[in-house]
Amino acid sequence: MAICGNRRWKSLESIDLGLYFIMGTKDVRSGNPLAVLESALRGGATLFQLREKGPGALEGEEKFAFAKSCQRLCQVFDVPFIVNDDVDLALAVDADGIHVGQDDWDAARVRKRLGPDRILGVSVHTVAEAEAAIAAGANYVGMGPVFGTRSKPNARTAAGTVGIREVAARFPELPIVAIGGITAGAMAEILASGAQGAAVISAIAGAGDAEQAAAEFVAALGRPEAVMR
Ligand code: TZP
Ligand code: MG
Repeated sequence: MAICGNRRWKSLESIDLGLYFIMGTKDVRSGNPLAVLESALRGGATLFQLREKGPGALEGEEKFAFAKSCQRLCQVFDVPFIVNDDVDLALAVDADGIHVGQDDWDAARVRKRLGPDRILGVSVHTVAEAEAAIAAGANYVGMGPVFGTRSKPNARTAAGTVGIREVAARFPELPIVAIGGITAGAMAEILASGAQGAAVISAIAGAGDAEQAAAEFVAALGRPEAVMR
C-alpha cells in the first residue's frame, strides 16, 4: 500500500488517530468554539478537523479567519489541523490535511491537488470503498456511523463495528478511525474492532467540560504514553 508522507508528521505512524476531535462553530452548544477547541487539545485530542457546515455556518473571510485561529491553536499543541471537504480553504490556510466523504470530491483528484505531503482522509463504508481510498492515496479512512448520531443530519444508519472489522481484516495496515455517537465508554469496543481511535464531535463539543471529556477518551485509549497536556 502506498503511504503518503507528510511535512510535519514524517511518517504515517506519527499521525495519531487516537482521539480525533471534529468541530464546527455550530457543534458547540455553549461557550466560545475556540475555547472548546483549546480545552479538547489540552485534554489530549491527537488530531483536529474543522467541519464548518450546515445552517448558520461561517463562510468566506469569516470561515478563513476561524480556520486560521483553529490552526494556530493546533500548532501550539503540535496537533495536525485537517479541513473537512473544502479543498480551497485547506490549501489557502496551508492546512496539514483534508478529509472528504464519498459524496464530496473524488479522492484521487483531491490527492493531486494536495500533493503528496498533506494528510488525506476519506470516509468509507465498505471494503471496496476502502480499497479505492487506498488507491487514491488516502492516509487513513473514517468509518461510521458506528452508533446513532445527532451531529450529521444526513448520516447513514448506524452500522456498529462490523464494517470496521471487515476493512481492518482486509487491510491490516490501513489506519481506521471510527465515527458516530462514540463515547469514552465505547472506546474498548472501537479499538477491539481494529480501529486506531475515535472521531468525536458531540461527546466533546457538547460536554460541559471539553477538557475533562477529552481526557476521559484519552484514558480509555489505555496508552500509558498518552498524557494530558
Ligand atoms: N460522519 C458520520 S457520523 C458523523 C459524521 C461527521 C457525526 C459524528 O458526530 P458525533 O456527535 O460524535 O456522533
Ligand atoms: Mg463531507
